[in-house]
Amino acid sequence: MAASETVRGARVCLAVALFAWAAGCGDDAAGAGGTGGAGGTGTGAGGAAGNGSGFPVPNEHSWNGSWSPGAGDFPLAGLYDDEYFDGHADGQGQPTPVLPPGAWDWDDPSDDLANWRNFHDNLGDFALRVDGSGRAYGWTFQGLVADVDWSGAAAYFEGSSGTDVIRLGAAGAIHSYGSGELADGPDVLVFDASWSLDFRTGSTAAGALRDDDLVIAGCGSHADGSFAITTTTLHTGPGSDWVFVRDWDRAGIDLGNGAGGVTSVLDPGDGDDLVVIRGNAHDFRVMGGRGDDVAVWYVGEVVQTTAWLGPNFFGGGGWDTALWDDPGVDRLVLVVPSDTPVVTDAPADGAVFVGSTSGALVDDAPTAGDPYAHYCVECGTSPSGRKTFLVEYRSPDGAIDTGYSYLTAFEELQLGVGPGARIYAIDDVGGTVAEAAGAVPFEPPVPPASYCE
Ligand SMILES: [Ca+2]
Ligand SMILES: [Ca+2]
Ligand SMILES: [Ca+2]
Repeated sequence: MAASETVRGARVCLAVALFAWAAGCGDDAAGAGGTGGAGGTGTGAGGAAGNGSGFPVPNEHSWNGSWSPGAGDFPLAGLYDDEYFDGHADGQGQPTPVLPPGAWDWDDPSDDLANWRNFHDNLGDFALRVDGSGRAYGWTFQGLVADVDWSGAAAYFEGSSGTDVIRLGAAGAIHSYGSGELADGPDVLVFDASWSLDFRTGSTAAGALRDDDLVIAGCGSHADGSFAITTTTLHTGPGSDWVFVRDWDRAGIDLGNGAGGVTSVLDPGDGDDLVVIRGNAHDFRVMGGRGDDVAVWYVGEVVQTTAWLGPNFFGGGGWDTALWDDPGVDRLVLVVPSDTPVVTDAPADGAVFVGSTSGALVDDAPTAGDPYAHYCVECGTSPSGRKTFLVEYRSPDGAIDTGYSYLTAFEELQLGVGPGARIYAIDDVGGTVAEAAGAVPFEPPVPPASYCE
């Protein structure tokens, strides 16, 4: 069967226009005089006050209470830069800043700190997070302005092993670099817009301890149907991560692929992850990785500007053995009226259509050269006969038509939230669903608004 016969909807490739960011501040190499660094103390992990709905209770060290270090955990290895950790005097007798891991010298042998000064002058500083017992456990970025443009010198920061909190403001942006890392620790990353970005809040490549991360991608909303998160891939890696994304196009979220986010590998340390998709959504991918993952899609919020929306959801990874080897039970929650009927013959307004693909393999050829992005639109047939499953939602007024949404290795479909929400078991061998009486509806959490402030 030709791909064009089954691939419907906006099958636009994930053409992430990543470009390597080239350092270029070699003329800014006069004597070091950086003043940033240690001194500040964090209060409340994540630095956000106020309770969103359904949000976990933070503790001092982590946004979701997942990390309670003991005395034996300190001092925390990997918290500081391996060169700028002690405030030693530079060649002019001036104290050097105490910094998180990073590439802070432009010319490393000369210890010029020029990259740090570039960061300090253009972006801001890092304040050490110190707990009530005086133990350092992470860093908080403190921007020079309320809405930070996290690009350029931001790439010098390599992420610490502790809690890194990077909040870029209600209109802050992160963009234009090919790899970013927050490494170990329950990190928090908040921004309003992104593009040309490949970013890891955790990965087995850089460490995966205590790695429940929180990402809020998109603070504002766009009533005109436009997008704020584009040509972006986020990898949250090991642990149980929560990602809130809105108004995204040509983008992907990998919640637990292994080996730094290779789509054919499941991360053995991955937990149960959550992604909540709001607003406009077009040409996107979600990969849950190992564990019981939940993807919530507020599909009724879409202001549709294209014929179809073209999403791909993977319960595990996006290619090869990672497709079907995940033992987790993954659920897609479509936030639509709970009484939306399910139809199997043909898509219809006001209904959710479900069906099966043929069982053939339809590769997304444009991503085939990138192991961190490669996926199949239709993923063949598993040893047990499972196939990529089709879901299409049309709103009652016809204004929203997702076209086919491709679900691979998702086991459950929930329609609606709150009382009356219905949950179906997906039969992706036969291409149908059966209502799962007694299954517990998932209630999507809402992040505290203060994260975006
Ligand atoms: Ca970290
Ligand atoms: Ca994860
Ligand atoms: Ca999974």
